[in-house]
Amino acid sequence: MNKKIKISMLLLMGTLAITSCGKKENVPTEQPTGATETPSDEGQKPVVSNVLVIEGNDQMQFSTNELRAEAGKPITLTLKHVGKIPKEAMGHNLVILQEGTDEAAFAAKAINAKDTDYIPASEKASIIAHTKLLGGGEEDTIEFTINKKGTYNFLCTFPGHVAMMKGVLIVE
Ligand SMILES: [Cu+2]
Repeated sequence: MNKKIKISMLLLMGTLAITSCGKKENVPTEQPTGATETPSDEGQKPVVSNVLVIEGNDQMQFSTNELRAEAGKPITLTLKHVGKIPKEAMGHNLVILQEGTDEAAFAAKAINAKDTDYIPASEKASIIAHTKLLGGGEEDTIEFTINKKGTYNFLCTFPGHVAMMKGVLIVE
């Protein structure tokens, strides 16, 4: 009797697995991955990709000063140094700051942090994420998640670069 129930449960589970497999292939609309708020209106959904690529060049410029991403999902950000000058002279990184961080004050502290590639250890609490310091031809990819919607400043902390190399990451 007991054995019979076990077998029928196994059969049932097997059937369910097959059913859900088939369903996944045919209907790729909904995935029950535990998302808390799924917008019901597909048409209103903003087009945001969490795979971000930004370049820095030998003219001390980022390729964009505005990035956009979706809150609560992993963001993959790649910084590419598309110039030729080595990092000692034209190093670039990308540091994303917590909301409300004084950008100028942060950059001023970063100047003195040469040993740690201009990432000031004393300011760790103000940093959400940062790339490595790159020279010409190098790139670095980082992954992080921001749960709170908002506008986050980013900058390059190589001495003097914040004047031109800064922007905002809008998380929505
Ligand atoms: Cu730079």
